[in-house]
Amino acid sequence: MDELTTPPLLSGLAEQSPEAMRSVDTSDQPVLVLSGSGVAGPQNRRMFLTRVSALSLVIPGVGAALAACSRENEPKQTGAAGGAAQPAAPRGPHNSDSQLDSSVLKGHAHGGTSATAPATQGAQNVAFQRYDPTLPPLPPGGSQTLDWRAREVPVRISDDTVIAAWTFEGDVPGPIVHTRVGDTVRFTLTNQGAIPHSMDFHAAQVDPKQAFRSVVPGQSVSFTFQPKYAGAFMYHCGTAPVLMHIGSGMYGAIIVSPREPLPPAKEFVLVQSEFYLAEPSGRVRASDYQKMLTTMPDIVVFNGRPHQYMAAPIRVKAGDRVRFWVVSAGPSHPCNFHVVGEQFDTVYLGAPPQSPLRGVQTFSVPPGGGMVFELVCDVPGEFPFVNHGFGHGQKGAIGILVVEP
Ligand SMILES: [Cu+2]
Repeated sequence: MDELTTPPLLSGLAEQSPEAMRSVDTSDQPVLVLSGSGVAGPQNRRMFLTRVSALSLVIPGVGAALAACSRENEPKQTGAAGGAAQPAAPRGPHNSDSQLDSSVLKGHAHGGTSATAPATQGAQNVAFQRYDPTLPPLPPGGSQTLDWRAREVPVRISDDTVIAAWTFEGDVPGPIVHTRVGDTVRFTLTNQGAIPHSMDFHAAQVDPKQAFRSVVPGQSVSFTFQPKYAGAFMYHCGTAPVLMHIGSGMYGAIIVSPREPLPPAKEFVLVQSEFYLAEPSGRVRASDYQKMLTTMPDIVVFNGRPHQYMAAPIRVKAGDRVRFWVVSAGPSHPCNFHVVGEQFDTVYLGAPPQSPLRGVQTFSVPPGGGMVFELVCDVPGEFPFVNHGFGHGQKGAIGILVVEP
């Protein structure tokens, strides 16, 4: 019987050791193929979906995400591997549950990797670049136009690791957006990748079926919004399976400042996320969807690179107020944010400056959430900032704040 007809036993996945996971054969070129390309016949798909539906009763959301992997009546598309995907004819509005959202992995509807052809090409030549955590200034004029591209490209996250990333604007995380309550953000996403992608801004209040719909390669989606609340908000690709698209790098931070400025501070943005990687194939490591389902990451990072702010710390002066806008992109874990040797003067529970908590040691930012942390650097020194869930701190979610005299 085709393996598609057998849904995954999550308990079985959870019992697999990391070593066992690493032994998964990835020699077979990876690849995401769009559904409807002959992975399974309609009969088998029906059986699969029936079983997935049963699974979703137990784990809400999982079934929907998986079901979106395997649909009947989808456009016949192939070519993610060969880069020859043909844009489908224009269709009506759709969202992440739509028939166009199509990631099915070769030979396995819910296992597979991010190793699309464009995500692996030229991996050996990709240089490491520190992700600048500095909050960019507000754009002049109270509004901004963002014209972004969804791209699948290799990204070097450390000296010895290049990942096959799915990205906004070619980096993980995508660019930091800074706006203000009531200001206008005009956004366009053009899909230059090999598979469908989309954009979901948590700072927007819009009809997601329209604004957050997936677009096939070669097409664009545009929408406009005016943030209603201040805060640190996540953005991400919402194309199904969302776990795969976030887990492969499609996320970032949109920082919404209040109309009344907060106290002057040195402001930094930290996006925590997890990587779940297959064994290297050539010079690149793809993201592994099966491993994502286990929620046991290989690497946990601030701003896309493990330990990058250990090697090149964030620097401020004694007496500075420091404001960290912290987003947990997940896909599955919170950030238990803590600064060793310091206490948070303020953590804003609501939209800043609302609901300040004073004198906080650690506060957890849930996946898909953002919080604002302030401290006053009275004492010079080197202060590690960490995910105090130390399994994840140890895996790379740690950096140094240097307070110079
Ligand atoms: Cu995507």
